[in-house]
Amino acid sequence: MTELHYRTCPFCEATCGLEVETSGREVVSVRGDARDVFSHGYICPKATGLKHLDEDPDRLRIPLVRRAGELVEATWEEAFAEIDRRLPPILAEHGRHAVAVYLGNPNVHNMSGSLYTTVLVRALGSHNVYSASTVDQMPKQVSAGLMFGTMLSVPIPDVDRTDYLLMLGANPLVSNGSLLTAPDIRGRLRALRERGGRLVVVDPVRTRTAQAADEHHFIRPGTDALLLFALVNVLVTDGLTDLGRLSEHTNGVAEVAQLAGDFTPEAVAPACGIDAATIRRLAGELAAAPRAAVYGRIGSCTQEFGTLASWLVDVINVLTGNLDRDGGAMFPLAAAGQRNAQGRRAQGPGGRGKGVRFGRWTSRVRGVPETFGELPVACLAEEIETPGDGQVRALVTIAGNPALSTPDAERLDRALHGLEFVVSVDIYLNETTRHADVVLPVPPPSQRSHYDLAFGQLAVRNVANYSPPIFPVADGMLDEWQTLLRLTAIVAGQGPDADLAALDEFVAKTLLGMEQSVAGSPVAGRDAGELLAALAPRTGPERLLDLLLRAGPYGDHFGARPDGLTLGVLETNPHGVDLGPLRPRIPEVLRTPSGRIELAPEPIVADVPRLLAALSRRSNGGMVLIGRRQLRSNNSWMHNLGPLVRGRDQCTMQVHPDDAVRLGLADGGHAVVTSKAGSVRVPVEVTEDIMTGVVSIPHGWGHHAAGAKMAVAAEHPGVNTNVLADGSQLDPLSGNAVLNGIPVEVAAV
Ligand SMILES: Nc1nc2c(c(=O)[nH]1)N[C@H]1C(S)=C(S)[C@@H](COP(=O)(O)OP(=O)(O)OC[C@H]3O[C@@H](n4cnc5c(=O)[nH]c(N)nc54)[C@H](O)[C@@H]3O)O[C@H]1N2
Ligand SMILES: Nc1nc2c(c(=O)[nH]1)N[C@H]1C(S)=C(S)[C@@H](COP(=O)(O)OP(=O)(O)OC[C@H]3O[C@@H](n4cnc5c(=O)[nH]c(N)nc54)[C@H](O)[C@@H]3O)O[C@H]1N2
Ligand code: SF4
Ligand SMILES: [Mo]
Repeated sequence: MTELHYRTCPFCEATCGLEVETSGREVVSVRGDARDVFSHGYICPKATGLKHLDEDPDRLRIPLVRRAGELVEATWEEAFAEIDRRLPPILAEHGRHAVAVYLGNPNVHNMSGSLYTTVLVRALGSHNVYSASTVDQMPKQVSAGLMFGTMLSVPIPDVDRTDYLLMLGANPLVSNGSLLTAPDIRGRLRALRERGGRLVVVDPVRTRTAQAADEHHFIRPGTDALLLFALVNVLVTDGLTDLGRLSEHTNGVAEVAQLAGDFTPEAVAPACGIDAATIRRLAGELAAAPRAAVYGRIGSCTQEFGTLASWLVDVINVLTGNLDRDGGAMFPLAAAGQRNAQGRRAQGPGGRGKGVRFGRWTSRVRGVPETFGELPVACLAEEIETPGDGQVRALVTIAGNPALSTPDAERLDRALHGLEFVVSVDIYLNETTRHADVVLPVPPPSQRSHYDLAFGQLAVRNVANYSPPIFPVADGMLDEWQTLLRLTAIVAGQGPDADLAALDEFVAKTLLGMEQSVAGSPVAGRDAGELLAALAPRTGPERLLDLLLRAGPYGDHFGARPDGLTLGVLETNPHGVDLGPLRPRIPEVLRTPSGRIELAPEPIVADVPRLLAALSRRSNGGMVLIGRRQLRSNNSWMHNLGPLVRGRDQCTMQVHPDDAVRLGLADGGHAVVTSKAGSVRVPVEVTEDIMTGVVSIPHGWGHHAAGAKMAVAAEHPGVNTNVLADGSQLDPLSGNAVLNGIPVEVAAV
């Protein structure tokens, strides 16, 4: 007897609907759900990971505790007792900051990770909070926060309606989109071109997306901010700015116009490698298109001028009047948990808020400011290694693999080894978790529910889709949120046997209190006990999700709007609920203190001189390293799934034929790549598709660590490109690591 289940794929930001066929407790097949309101049946090869993860014999099913140097299987009681024996004394003796947390990317794809890590981090009270955000999108969050008022007020290109899309540093045909939740992006971009629209891609590589575009321009890594400033320069000097209805909501236009003065197309062209005439034409086209959007992603973030580039993307969207209009760059209105949608109705037409503030504390060793409560992960190794007051002595990792994913990887690996105590909550024993003293396993995706709290806020269409677990949690396994609550209790001094139900009730009460305290909240003034009772008998993430949905912009407001959304409504709609295309939200969406768009935020303006200094920089003829993604890979952690790693080696160094000849490299041969931080030996792939002077190596590989237990990955180890990334190089405003544009020496083996 087989059964069909419908659920959202948890593996990337595209949130595709899956139709999962099961037999007993086995996944038989995974197909696209043709009735999914958003993805309409589209999937990519990673979707079958749902089945392979279930079956993977290396997937952890039992807690591990280090005894006499060896990780051995243990009961949950033993595991939590060990954590309680080791962690609280470190907190007591050395203070809260002595324990660091690292949160990895899959937390964002997991309700437990999204809702309960916050609780743990708050209970811990450490300044040493790190995440994959500072090797990813932190620059965009900083610029969006300063311009629009919250960390997720990120404008999303309205690809389904735009006439012109300028894309920098993104390859969505491979990544399936990021800060752009748009299942079947290939189809959406094809539709854009079929309706007469134009796609222009700017990338040091002629990627699959570039090949599917109308136009592609190679750009020297790290120079996007220069190109974008030159576009602003042309818009201003040629009188092409037209803010339309945005004018009355925008501060700082004159200041930006003045700042752009130095960045003429002629001035930036030699640094970017894009000629002045092309820059002028692109500016003209952006201004002339009825509806246009500029979109930048990881290539424009994880670089020296990440925040400036991220900011300028939206400056252009504003100056061309394309921000917040159909077919431009728009603000989604998610059904649950969106900060810039809280309390909006009673607040009247204009949004206004506290805005964002950075640097409430700084890192101990390098003095780098905190952003959104985190410190740059590139600082973690030095915080562990440097003795003194506030030294990091213990670490909790949750769904993260910083040993592969973050810069100066060899140094971090050594630092992790030197820690007094490490707890890891993870699916695998890998390059990072092998350093743990206690490893707490989690259920695979098939055994947990799913709702995309983050990606609903980043989607090209407003949708809400809840998936119940396909299977109950396996015997002997704990739900991830329960594990996180147990850890919370331990760091809060309540011990390993605290009353979890009471703690979970407290979490729900706190979240409700936060919802009710927002000015204009639809549940303000209501009796908290009554509202909590309305959520019964739900517990865990489901209770929190129901609360957020019901108090959200489409919610039933706990009976005040009986047709509104509840989790119950989503449960009866297994293919999702379509809430319609994006709609203009300015000024209501704004949460800046002024209630206006801040086009020239002071911290960003203060960083412009640094960019100005880069204008005169020229290539010295040396090579620079960038990264890339691959369709059948997902950062570092899906390489143990046979069907995804089968075939040709994916971890190669791409190099242009001219450079290959000059450097004596042969396709299929090997090269040694050396940077200030380290050196790797990698297979060579010669291709016309990369610009000269640039080599590309994907991240997430390097599965040869002793003590890891990923047999399939170990057969396809690849190399860890983050050995080459220099942890001292940060985008100063966001603390984001510079992972693209790293100077390297390349030599044939
Ligand atoms: N299949 C697959 N999908 C994924 C992932 C994965 O590992 N595999 N990872 C997921 C995650 S966590 C994320 S954050 C997203 C990222 O999604 P994307 O941002 O689309 O990531 P990439 O595909 O790496 O594309 C980045 C592009 O930037 C280019 N680039 C590098 N340096 C520069 C530069 O200085 N300027 C410009 N203009 N371009 C540059 C690279 O050549 C590359 O083509 O993908 C997600 N989806
Ligand atoms: N050089 C270079 N480095 C990069 C990038 C780059 O472009 N270039 N990209 C960066 C980006 S965008 C990102 S997002 C980071 C990713 O950095 P990380 O988040 O640190 O790394 P991942 O490879 O995503 O590792 C995820 C971990 O979570 C575990 N896991 C998977 N599912 C679950 C789950 O449901 N629960 C729990 N508890 N654990 C789970 C996996 O086993 C793995 O250990 O890498 C970054 N590193
Ligand atoms: S594109 Fe992303 S969400 Fe869609 S099936 Fe592939 S991995 Fe899953
Ligand atoms: Mo990412």
